[in-house]
Order: sequence, then structure tokens, then C-alpha cells
Amino acid sequence: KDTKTIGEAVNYEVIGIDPGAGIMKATSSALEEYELSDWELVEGSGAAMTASLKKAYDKEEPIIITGWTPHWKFSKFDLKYLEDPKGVYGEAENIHSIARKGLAEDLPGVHKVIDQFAWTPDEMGEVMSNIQDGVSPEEASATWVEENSDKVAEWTKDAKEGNGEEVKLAYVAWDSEIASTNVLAKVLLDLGYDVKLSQVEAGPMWAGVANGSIDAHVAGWLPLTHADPYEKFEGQFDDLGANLEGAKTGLVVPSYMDIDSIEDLK
Ligand code: PBE
Repeated sequence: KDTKTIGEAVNYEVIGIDPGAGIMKATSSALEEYELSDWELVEGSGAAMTASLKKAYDKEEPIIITGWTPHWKFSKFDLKYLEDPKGVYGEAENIHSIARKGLAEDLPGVHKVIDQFAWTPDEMGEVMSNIQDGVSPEEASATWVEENSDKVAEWTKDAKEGNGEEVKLAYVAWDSEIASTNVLAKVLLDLGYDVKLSQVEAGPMWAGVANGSIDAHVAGWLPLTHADPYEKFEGQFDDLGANLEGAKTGLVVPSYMDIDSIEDLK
């Protein structure tokens, strides 16, 4: 009989992502609040986290990751969130579109599209899954835009067409944001704008919109995950509201693991 505790079985490690992600801060708080002082939150990236997950999953080994929804991992693997009775990861989150000050005056068509951009977790999931299956983000987005012209027409309704004006969008290499940012970029490109995407860390993404070097991002997880940058730069950006409702973050494990709650890690 295997008498190892969960902690021993996973080396007291939670597999995290990039240190700038809000979920990393929430997880540090969780380790404190649940008195898991002998546990370590391992820094890495979204891609490294999903690679570790796949490796463990294929061997049916235990693993604990920082996870979020929408994400393709829930359709590829049988996973569950650990219950969070202390509510450290908050309630349901929404993803907001965040524009620089002055964008509405400088590029009203772009501002309108970003303001009207909104979709469901399932719609984002279609794009994410195709990218995960090896389709490039550009191609997956182009296909989605082509197949969802009614939805795209809602986003571009009454939006002024571009004439090659440059639009700078920033995003972090989280799978959810790779999908959303590329889809928005394709829509703006089709509308006549010259879209430049830059992949950055979470801090510079928020700072860039605040200092005006970035026109917008669609990766504001609120109210909890990005509460820090939101408060830090409040008043220096326009919050255009939710582009996706019903997001979630937390600690995630394969369903074959015999634990249900963060409290079970103690
Ligand atoms: N995430 C995905 C990000 C936001 C998008 C949950 C990994 C985070 O800052 O934690």
C-alpha cells in the first residue's frame, strides 16, 4: 500500500506559471492561508505547466497545477478544481478589455470594436483547441472569424473602417489570451487596420496601456486576479468591461487524485 501523503507524492510542489500572473499571487496567498508553509510554488510558464501536466497525466501520477478556465486542458484531460473553502481565489471572474486613454478619440473604429468585443468560454475554447492541436494562432483565428461572421458583425457594427492605421495590442502568452488577442487582431485587420501584436509579461501589459505605448489589451482578469495592476494604474486606462464572463482560477488536479479540497494538502 502506498502510504505517501499527497505532499510527499508531489514533492510539496504546486506547478505554477509566469511569476507576473495574478494566479501566482493568489496561490502564494493560498499557501499562507491554508498553512501550507512547507509547500513551494514553482515558477515557469503556461506552456511548461501544461507540459508537466501532460507528462504526469500520461503516467497517472499526481500533480497539482495553477489552473484556469477557459482553458483547453479541461477538454484534453479529466481534471478538477480543488475546493477553496476560504475563497482565496475569489468568485467567478470576468475578462475585461482595457484601452489606453485617448483611444476613442484617436482611433474611434478600433475603440468601438474592442468595446463591442464579447464572446463565450465555448467560443474561446474552439480557437484554443485548434491552436493546441497545432494550428497557428493566425490560422485558427482566421478560421473562427470566417465561420462566425454573425458574431463578428456584432463587434464591428457601426465601427469606422481603417485605412492602414497602426494598432498596438499586447498580450501575455496564456493560452486563453493568445486566442482572444489573435481573434481581435484578425477582426481589426479585416477592418483595415495595421495590427501589431506584442507578447509581454503581465506587468508591462498593464503598464503599456497606462502609459499609452499600447493601445489596448483584452486580458484583464477581474475583479480579483489582476486587482493589483488594476489598482496601481487606476485612472490611467479605460475599462471597457467584460469580453468574457464566467472565468475561474484555482488549484487543479487530475480527477484520479484522491483529494477534493486545498485543505486536503495539509
Ligand atoms: N491566468 C490566465 C492569468 C490571467 C489569464 C489566469 C493565468 C493570471 O494572471 O493569472
